[in-house]
Amino acid sequence: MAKKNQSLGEFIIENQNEFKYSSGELSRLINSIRLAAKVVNHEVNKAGLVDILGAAGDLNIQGEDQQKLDVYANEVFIKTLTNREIVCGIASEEEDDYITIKGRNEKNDNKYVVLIDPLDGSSNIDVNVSVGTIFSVYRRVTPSGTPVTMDDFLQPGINQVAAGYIVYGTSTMIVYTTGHGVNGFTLNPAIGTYYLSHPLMKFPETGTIYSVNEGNYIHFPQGVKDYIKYCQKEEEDRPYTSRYIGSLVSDFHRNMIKGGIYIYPNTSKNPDGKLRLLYECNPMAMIAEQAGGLASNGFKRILEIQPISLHQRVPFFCGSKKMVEKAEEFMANAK
Ligand code: P6P
Repeated sequence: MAKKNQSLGEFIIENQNEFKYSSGELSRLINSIRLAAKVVNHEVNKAGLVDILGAAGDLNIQGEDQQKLDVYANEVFIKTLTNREIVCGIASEEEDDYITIKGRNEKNDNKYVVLIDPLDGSSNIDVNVSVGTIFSVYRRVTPSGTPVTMDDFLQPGINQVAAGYIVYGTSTMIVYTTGHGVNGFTLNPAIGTYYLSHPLMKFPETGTIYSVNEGNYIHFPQGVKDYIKYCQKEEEDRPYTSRYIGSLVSDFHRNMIKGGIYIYPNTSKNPDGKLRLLYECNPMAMIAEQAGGLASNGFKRILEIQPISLHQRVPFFCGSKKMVEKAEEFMANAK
């Protein structure tokens, strides 16, 4: 049961029997993410002071400039997860292929795979806008003791056993679910402890905020154009407010608290959309549904999409239930 101001450590211990597999492993997994988040938070918060800004000179698999903090965050999460003896494989936005992790006994008998976007929205760092880490956890599907295969990573989102994000904003928060609701923990930087500040978070059933990059309007599918015009019409509780800061975790977090919808549709430039299914859309979709919201590709539930490749992209409509349903209505009518 969630008690306000409980520390994250106490919360994990008290609720670990809810994790339908092995209690101790969930604790170690979430604790490793908690530790990595503290380390990354420290660097993100001082990015303006230390020459850690700017591109690392490389391009990631997405062909995007890799910010030095992307590289740093990726290394911190991989190292921390590797040391905890519970993960047998990791996939990351910053890694071309997945990484196999052997236990200290040199065997592949750890049970979980983790997929991460180590620093989403990192292009915002130079301009001091919130960024985030997104993580998704599955049990492996291949036999214990054998090396992980791509099958362990290409699982539909409904198989996730845990999902969450860290938002490095005006305060640093961990928001996660293991399938029993969504809880938010805020870091007290003075003592380095996270406290339960947002127990059992819920998307309002509807809202008046829509988050989309309207600069791409001319490239949007007709259904998205029609929905945007619906949001802007002087009628009922509309026009809605447009809020989009170019950081999925931050836009999602605000919309979950206030009510709203985030849309990154396919465009003529990005025919499958921009966001990645495995380590952005699936974890955010699990959180959204656990909080009473919805997550769709405009036509079907994100969590039911069968992945076909590690870095595949999907269109993403996510947020308050009634708003996503209305957007899907416009998409269906425009077909
Ligand atoms: P655009 C950040 O790169 C990201 O993946 C999301 O966090 C964000 O919502 C989106 O892309 C911003 O993309 O094309 O609007 O700049």
